[in-house]
Amino acid sequence: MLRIETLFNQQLKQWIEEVVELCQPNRVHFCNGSELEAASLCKEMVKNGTFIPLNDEKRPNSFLARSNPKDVARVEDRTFICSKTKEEAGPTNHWADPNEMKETLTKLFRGCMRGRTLYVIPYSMGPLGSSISHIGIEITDSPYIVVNMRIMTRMGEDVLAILEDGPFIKGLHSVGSPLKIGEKDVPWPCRPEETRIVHFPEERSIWSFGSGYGGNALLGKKCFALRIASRMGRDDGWMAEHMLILGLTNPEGRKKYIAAAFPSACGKTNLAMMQSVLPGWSIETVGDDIAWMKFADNGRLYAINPESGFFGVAPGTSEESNPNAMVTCSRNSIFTNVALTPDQDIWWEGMTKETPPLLTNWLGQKWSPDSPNPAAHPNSRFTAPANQCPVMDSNWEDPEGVPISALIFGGRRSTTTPLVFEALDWNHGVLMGCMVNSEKTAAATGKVGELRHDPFAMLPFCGYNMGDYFAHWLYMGTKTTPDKLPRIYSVNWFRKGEDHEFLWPGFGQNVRILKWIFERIDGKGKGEETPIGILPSQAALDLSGLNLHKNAMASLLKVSKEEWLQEIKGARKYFSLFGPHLPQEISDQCTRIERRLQG
Ligand code: TSX
Ligand code: MN
Repeated sequence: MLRIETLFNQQLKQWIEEVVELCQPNRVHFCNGSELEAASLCKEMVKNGTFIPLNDEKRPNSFLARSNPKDVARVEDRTFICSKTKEEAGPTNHWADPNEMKETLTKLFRGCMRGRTLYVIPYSMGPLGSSISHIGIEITDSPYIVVNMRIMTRMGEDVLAILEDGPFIKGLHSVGSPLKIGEKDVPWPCRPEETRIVHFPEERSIWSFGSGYGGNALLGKKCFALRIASRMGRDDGWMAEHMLILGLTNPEGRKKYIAAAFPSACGKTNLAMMQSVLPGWSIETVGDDIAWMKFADNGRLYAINPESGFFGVAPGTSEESNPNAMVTCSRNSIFTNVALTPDQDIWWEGMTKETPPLLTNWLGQKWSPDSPNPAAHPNSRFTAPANQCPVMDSNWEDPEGVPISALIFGGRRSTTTPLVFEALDWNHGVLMGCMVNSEKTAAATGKVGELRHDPFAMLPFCGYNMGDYFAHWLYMGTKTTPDKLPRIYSVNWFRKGEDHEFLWPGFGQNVRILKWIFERIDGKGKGEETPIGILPSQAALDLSGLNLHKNAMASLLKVSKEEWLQEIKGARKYFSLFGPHLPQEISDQCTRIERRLQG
């Protein structure tokens, strides 16, 4: 095994020494990323009760973990952007003074790994050696995080070889639960009362304390690939976005790549892996959550998926909604907070029409359908390797990335927003991204149906002032010629009719919308200019074999002057939050739409 004395990267060596001194772990383990290493960690976790091995015949090499019930999701109110000034973090982030926060964290981390093993995880976000990729090192005391990071990132020895003496993003993570001598560990150690997820964008480092769950602890994902990387992108002229990436192939075999941003609970993973209902048209997956995008020398925007796995929401995933995700997590997968069947397989709400008998819920208790609570936690997850997805794109690991022809913004809107429309130009498209909002689905915070603004679906993930981020989007549009910029679209699968039923069947039928977008980019698809953008004429959408209700299409494509004046008014009110950081161009774009609506 690699030892600290033999480390080539002096900065890394020094940092590990500092952390060991501070956290006082019993052992240090350098992760090599091998299968053997993962197997041995899984075995240890089974022994400790962290992992329940699943039925090897039904779900080979897969495990169930049950978290502490107080540690089940990202904690936005305990997530901080510690830039030098509060203004740099902006009005949508929690800010704390970096020096004061370091002091607080240093106290929390002192001795926090006693009795535990410190794992050093070298990982690459993006294909090894790609000029768009970046390397991170996560130090953690959670073996659960090690085996999840092994799925979600390219992790191991090869990364150190590539790193040489180069720069890396520091991520320090602890579950914050030291063990006394002889003390027995619990299955899911954590410190919910003291949890803090802290970003230092200027020094490009992350400190995460107290949580072992998902985006709080898998530091390569939301913390690095979105919050820190968005700041790196602004400084260095690229983009880190909360977007899926898919390839769409037409019957002639020509392929175009599309990236799309949606707030949570809009089915991003389902769209990324969607099965087309139109003969000859197919969809391939590049990524389901994050896109890093850069202009290449040819003037076009290229994207990589910095991840190598899916950390997908389990409930609602089924043979009907996402058959490819079901195959992806059929083996070599980790399930967190789902239900367990008597034959040691997993289940969640929406997986099957019939609920299997004798389930054990995510809390480890006997459960029946009469129970008032779901068997799987609503935020339960599968962690599954991307290369197991049957429809991964042949270019998904291309170090150059894939050329992006269209960007899509979406949200969950029962009114106002048409099924699809196209921006008039880049800046208008940027306004569409700024205006992304979505109706709340879970009653956890606020009223169901209440609108939440979520610009570019980046509200919880932008590592700097969101107003400056809008300006960065406008600036990116000046880096190439207009003909080479991706076209920008808005979609809404969730519009409802007067009967409060969804008007659009969604899922695989969405390919009809993607087909129109493909044809528009090709210069063929017919569109009609409206005050809010270009809508497909009904004849331009391929609705063959689709039995929509009478008038459904007209309702789906309706643009109401009154509703849209209200919509712009709401957007302006929201934008006022950004004060002088709101680019003038964004208010000007609002003015233009208002004039067109009134004109
Ligand atoms: O993921 C979804 N997509 C995208 C699919 C590629 N969902 C699920 C959202 C929660 C994660 C959708 N839900 C979509 C959709 O396009 N559309 C809807 C709304 C809807 C739900 C059920 C039906 C229709 C629409 N059922 C029937 O029409 C029978
Ligand atoms: Mn996401």
